Amino acid sequence: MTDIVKAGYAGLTGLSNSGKSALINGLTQRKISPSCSHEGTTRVPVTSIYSDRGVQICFLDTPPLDRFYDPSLLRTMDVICHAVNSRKISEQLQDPLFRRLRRDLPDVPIVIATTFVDHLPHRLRGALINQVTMLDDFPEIVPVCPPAGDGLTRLRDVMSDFMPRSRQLFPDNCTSLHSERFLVCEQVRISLFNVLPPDIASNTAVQIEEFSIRDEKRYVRANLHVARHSSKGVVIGRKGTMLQHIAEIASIGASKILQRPLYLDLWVKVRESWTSNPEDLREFGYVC
Ligand SMILES: Nc1nc2c(ncn2[C@@H]2O[C@H](COP(=O)(O)OP(=O)(O)OP(=O)(O)O)[C@@H](O)[C@H]2O)c(=O)[nH]1
Ligand SMILES: [Mg+2]
Repeated sequence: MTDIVKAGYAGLTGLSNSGKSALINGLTQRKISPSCSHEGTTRVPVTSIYSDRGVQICFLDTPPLDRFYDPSLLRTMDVICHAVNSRKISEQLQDPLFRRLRRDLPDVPIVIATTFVDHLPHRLRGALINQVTMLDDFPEIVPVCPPAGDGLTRLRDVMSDFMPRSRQLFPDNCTSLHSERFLVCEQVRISLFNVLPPDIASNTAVQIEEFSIRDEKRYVRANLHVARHSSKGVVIGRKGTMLQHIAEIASIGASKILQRPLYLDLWVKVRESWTSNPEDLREFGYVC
């Protein structure tokens, strides 16, 4: 891309399970952030850059407001897209944390994405925008269903309108602000959510121990820390088949990101109750 005319940053916020990660993956057409029906899947902010047709947007997926509230993270955004479950409009828009966020960020425009529109009967979908408008004043309201791709082009266009005129912010091949090491970690987490029961996936931390080159392949050795002894056997599976399956899925995603072959060496460890231990959370780099 040569002639960027609009470029900037867009934050995705919302309460647990409102569809933020499904949104960043859909908006940037890249599976970069784990998305799952279990609450609190996103443990760290994740960036994914969209570049096309004179627009460059660095999207920021965030942990749910009800688990990690940090407006400072969002102060530099050009726009925020707040995801609200279409079946919980009043409850989520009137949530004290969302009200607080609006007060803390008076200068950042907030557009509303009403997610899960597919869960509403067709005859009620038209009333969604009215329902939001009656509760508060937002510059734009866009009904979406990220897993099906519905409404995403419109939402991206709406967010592009808030991007300042700017020169190109990121090189053409830059897809995220994170290190490759971090992105591989998140690919392993995505694969955990693909194959394990959600509660076990959610309580498994991924920590990379070695990130090197061996025989011209990226070699990654990572520990999967489960929070309970009883989960270890589930993650390994019969004769190691589950662990192998996790490694295969993660390798496909990770080698696309790294654009080179990858050998993923996974080990399962028990770190009893790490999810409630602040020191463990810090060690793994998780904010919640
Ligand atoms: N049917 C349907 N499912 C959706 C929609 N949006 C998200 N989902 C699903 O809902 C679940 C939760 O979505 P996530 O994207 O993980 O939600 P989140 O807000 O990032 O969740 P946390 O990170 O835990 O706060 C996932 O299984 C998604 O595939 C939607 O519009 N329709
Ligand atoms: Mg998420």
